[in-house]
Amino acid sequence: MDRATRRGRFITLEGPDGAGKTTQAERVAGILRAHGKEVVTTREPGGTALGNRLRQVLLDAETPLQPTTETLLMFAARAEHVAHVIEPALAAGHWVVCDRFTDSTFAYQGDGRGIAKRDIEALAAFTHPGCWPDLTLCLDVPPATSTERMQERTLDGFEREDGGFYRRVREGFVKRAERETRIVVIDGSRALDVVTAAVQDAVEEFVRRLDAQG
Ligand code: Z5A
Repeated sequence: MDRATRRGRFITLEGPDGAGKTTQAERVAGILRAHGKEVVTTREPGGTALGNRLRQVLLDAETPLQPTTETLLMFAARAEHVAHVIEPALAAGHWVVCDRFTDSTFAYQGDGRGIAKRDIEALAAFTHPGCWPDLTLCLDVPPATSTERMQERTLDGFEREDGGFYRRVREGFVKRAERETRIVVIDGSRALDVVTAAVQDAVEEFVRRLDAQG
C-alpha cells in the first residue's frame, strides 16, 4: 500500500531503551483521539500472536542469537504485523501509533550489531514495500539515562549489552534522523512534562500540516 492510497496515517516512536517511547505512545494516541481520529496502538517486535511469540525468542537473555538470525526474526515478526495490523488499520482510515519499527532495525541490528545497511534496506523493501511511517518521533537519551530508568527491572538480552553497543545504537538513530525528514528528534532526557510538551507540539504541527493540505 502506498501513501497515496492509504487513508490513515502511521506514526512511530523510536529511540534507545528507556527513552520514554511507551509512555509517549499513549500520549500521542490521546492527542490524536482528541482530534477525532480512530487510533490503533501497537508495538514491535510484537503486535500479532506470532509476533509476540517471536518477541519472546528475540528478548530471551538466556538464548543469544546470531545477528543475522535476530535481523530475520525482526522482519518475520514485522511482515505479520504489517499484513495483519498496520496496513488493514491504515486502509480503514485509522491512525496507527507504533512503539518501534524498521528504524530500530537500522540502529540495533545495523549500527549495534554490524549488519550491513544495504541488507536491512533490501529486507525492508521485501517486507513492507511502500509502508513507511509518515512521522517518527525519536526520543534521544544518553546511555546513562537508559541505565538509570531500567534499574528496577529484570533486564532482557538487549538491555544486558555493554555501553559501546548503546552508544552505537544512539548515534545510529541520530544519524538516520539527519537523512530522513520524517524523523523528529526530541531530547527525552528532560523532565516528563517537558518531553510530553515537545511531543505534543510535534504531533499538533503534523496534524496542522495535513489539515492545511486538505
Ligand atoms: N529491537 C531491535 O533490536 N530491533 C528492532 O527492529 C526492534 C526492536 C523493533 C524491544 O524491547 C527490544 O527490541 C529493544 C530493541 C529491540 N531493546 N531493548 N531492550 P522493549 O520493547 O522491552 O524495550 P524498549 O522498546 O526499549 O522499551 P522500554 O525499555 O520500556 O523503554 P521505553 O518504552 O522507551 O520507555 P518507557 O517504558 O516509556 O519508560 C521507561 C521508564 O522511564 C518508566 O519507568 C517511565 O515511567 C520512565 N520515564 C519515561 N519518560 C521519563 C522522563 N522524561 N523522565 C523520567 N522518567 C521517565
